[in-house]
Amino acid sequence: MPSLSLATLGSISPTVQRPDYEIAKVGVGIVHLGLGAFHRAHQAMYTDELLRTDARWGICGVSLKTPRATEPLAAQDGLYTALEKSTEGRRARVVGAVREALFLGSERARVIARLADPAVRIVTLTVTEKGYCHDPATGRLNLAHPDVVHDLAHPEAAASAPGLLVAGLAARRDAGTGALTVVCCDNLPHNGRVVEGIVATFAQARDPALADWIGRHVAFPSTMVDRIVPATTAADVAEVSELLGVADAVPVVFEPFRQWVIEDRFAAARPAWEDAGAQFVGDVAPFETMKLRLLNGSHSTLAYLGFLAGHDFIWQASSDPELARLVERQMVEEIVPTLVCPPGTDLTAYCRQLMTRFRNPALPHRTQQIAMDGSQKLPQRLLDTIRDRRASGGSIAHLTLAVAGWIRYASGTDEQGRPIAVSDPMAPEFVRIVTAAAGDPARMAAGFLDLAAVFGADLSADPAFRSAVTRNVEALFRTGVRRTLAAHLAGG
Ligand code: CS2
Repeated sequence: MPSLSLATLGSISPTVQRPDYEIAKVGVGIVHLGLGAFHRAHQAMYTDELLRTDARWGICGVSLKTPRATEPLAAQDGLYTALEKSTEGRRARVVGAVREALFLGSERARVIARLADPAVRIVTLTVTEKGYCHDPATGRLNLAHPDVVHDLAHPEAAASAPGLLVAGLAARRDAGTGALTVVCCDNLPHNGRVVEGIVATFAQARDPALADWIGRHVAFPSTMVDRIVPATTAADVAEVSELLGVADAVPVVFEPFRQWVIEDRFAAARPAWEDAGAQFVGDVAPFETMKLRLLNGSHSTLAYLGFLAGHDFIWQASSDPELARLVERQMVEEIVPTLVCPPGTDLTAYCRQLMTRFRNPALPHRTQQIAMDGSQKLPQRLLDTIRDRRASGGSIAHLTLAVAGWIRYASGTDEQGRPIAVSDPMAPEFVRIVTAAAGDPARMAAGFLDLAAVFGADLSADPAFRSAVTRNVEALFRTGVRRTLAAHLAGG
């Protein structure tokens, strides 16, 4: 089967939508760092919908760690298929917005040249929570992080997202090409402010004059991004290739729902993403807090407890009556009361819609995928909510069971005694804690709760929080997830 490319685009199945603009006329106006499935199913699609009326905003996609996505994308002239799937059916479209796909490891000079290019006015990022090399509890750059240490010592070989961003901004200052907007699209609270602080700290450590230039020429709006996009599987590749009639090695598969709320704070020109349905607002905070706590918080709860209960996929975990009851009660009783309702939103309807989205059986989303990097995700997904509940005197019963689920999962062994592949930058510390606990669940809980980088000095020292989590960890180890859930829901 021939491969998808500009040369074969004309021969794909007529049932698949194609770019409605002249691809050859599209210029590069955006650099994106972190060319994973989420970017290609979200920001790249919003951008793709604008190129017919404004061809300035093609994307140069950059991968920092591996050429896994960039090599096949470059071979396909940047083209890939976006396949939307739900119980209503499926809809495929070829996206042409990614005009260049570069791997930092082998194409550094081209990446830096793009970051300094006067036509480029936007840098978007999806490098995941851990990609910012920050302290998850405080949001500040971790200057002791090995990648930061490396990049400060070797700025010409910067490999981390903050290091690369600062190297690109230095090149931009030197080239005199002017203002730029950095749009963080990762699930961090106040993501614009956090990335602004991380970049400022890094630049300050490298060259205070550069930090000053960045302060005057670069804007960091906050954003809330949402679309459920599981990792692409071999089955997806086969399905899409059959649908197209040509082979696509890097399709993306996702749900129909999407949302993008962006703080209207740009330093230079920007695409009219609002024409594709994005919302520009003065304050993103209520939207992002709602999404991080309700969607991502529930996702993580379902991932840890669902995995322990034997569910491979989120649609199974969220259809499990006890788990569904727990996350529904957690949303209504403990999360919603901490939220400021975003304008134009009905929180009850939002929660109901989340359950429907989680249960989309056409989208096998692995509990283990969401369980990854819990140390980086827990603070904004569950712990900030707990902080607010403690401050207002509200109950934290459901939230602390979810935190205990994370600890039980991160202990590295499932209920049948099989090893769990725990993927987390702090995994070596987890092993140390589990070994020191020598099989005592309370000691294990204490070891995890002492991780100030995750829990912050405040929660780490909060006796009510510690004892609620510890009780749940003990129950999970002693009686298993099923009985713990049943007892919990029965009020025991
Ligand atoms: C998920 C998110 O992988 C995860 O941790 O919770 O990727 C989630 O699917 C997206 O944030 C939805 O917008």
